[in-house]
Amino acid sequence: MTQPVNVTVTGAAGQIGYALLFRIASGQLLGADTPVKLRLLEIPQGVKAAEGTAMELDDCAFDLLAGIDIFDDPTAGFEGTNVALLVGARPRGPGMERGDLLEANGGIFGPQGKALNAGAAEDIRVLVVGNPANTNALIAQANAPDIPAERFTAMTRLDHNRALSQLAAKTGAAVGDIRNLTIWGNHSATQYPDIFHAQIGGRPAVEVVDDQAWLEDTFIPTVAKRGAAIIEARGASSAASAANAAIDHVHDWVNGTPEGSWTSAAIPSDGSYGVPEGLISSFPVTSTGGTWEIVQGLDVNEFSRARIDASVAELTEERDAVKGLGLI
Ligand code: NAX
Repeated sequence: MTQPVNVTVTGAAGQIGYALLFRIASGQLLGADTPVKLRLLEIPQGVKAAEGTAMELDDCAFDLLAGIDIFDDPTAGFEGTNVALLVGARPRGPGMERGDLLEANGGIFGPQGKALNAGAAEDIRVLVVGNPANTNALIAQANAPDIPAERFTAMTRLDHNRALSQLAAKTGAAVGDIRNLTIWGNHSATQYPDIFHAQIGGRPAVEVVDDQAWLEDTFIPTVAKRGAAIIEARGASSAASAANAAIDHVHDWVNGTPEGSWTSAAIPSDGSYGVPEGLISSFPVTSTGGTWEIVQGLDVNEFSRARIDASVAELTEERDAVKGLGLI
């Protein structure tokens, strides 16, 4: 039998954790032939609820689930791990300034980066979901100097999937007929969902849409503010859709993206498209052989340029702020 892959999920007792763990254990993260060992990492107050989730996982009798361990210490939780899904984060509390938020998360993602550096497996791959995801990934990466920088990524796949679905609804196309949409920049309200290279059933999406006002005044803000709309409707933030996007991200990273199409992920910039090197920014990406690559050579028009620059400026500010706080 294939050796099980160790998957650590932080924030395992939270709502995304609850939506995520069962799908990992059923084989949807890594494939139907790959057994997994789950390592649930929580803070001490979250351990009891994580134990309850582990009982339910047991009760599913998943063929592929080779074991579950629960930790409240990152060093133990990341020991030997191959895939780390960093979901647990510090939310913005009342009266909290951005600096306070970054500092509080530095207190989580700094030690987690160190623990990954100390004990994770050679092939470790990290996806940060907990917000502010891009900058939290940067903090973890900076604290893990022995792990190749490109193994640290942040999630914009939920934004990508939201954009696909909005575009399908507008045009009447099936989601599966849409290719090569891109989310650029930060996973925040400044993100830029770009349809200028997208195709719908082989035709340029902008031609099919043929409605610049919709693009500017409806599509872009709807995608960027979808998280807030979900909170308004559900009384709680996106959970199952976020877990689904995390599954998509890691599945494509490990197993590859389909030939001839790309997706979106926040990965360390190599300077492509004028994004300063080292920033963890969302790009159009493909994956082959377990490595993300930025799609090269796309023409960026003026409309897109301004929006990419604005989101990248926000990422630069966040990076400078965490540098100023001594977190990276
Ligand atoms: P919950 O508050 O339901 O769960 C968070 C869990 O993390 C809690 O059980 C808590 O005990 C645990 N936790 C806190 N600090 C920890 C630490 N140091 N180590 C281990 N566990 C720790 O939040 P949930 O709805 O699950 O959301 C989790 C994160 O995902 C939030 O930061 C949220 O903002 C972020 N999101 C990111 C999205 C994305 O697209 N990148 C979309 C969905 C979501 O908003």
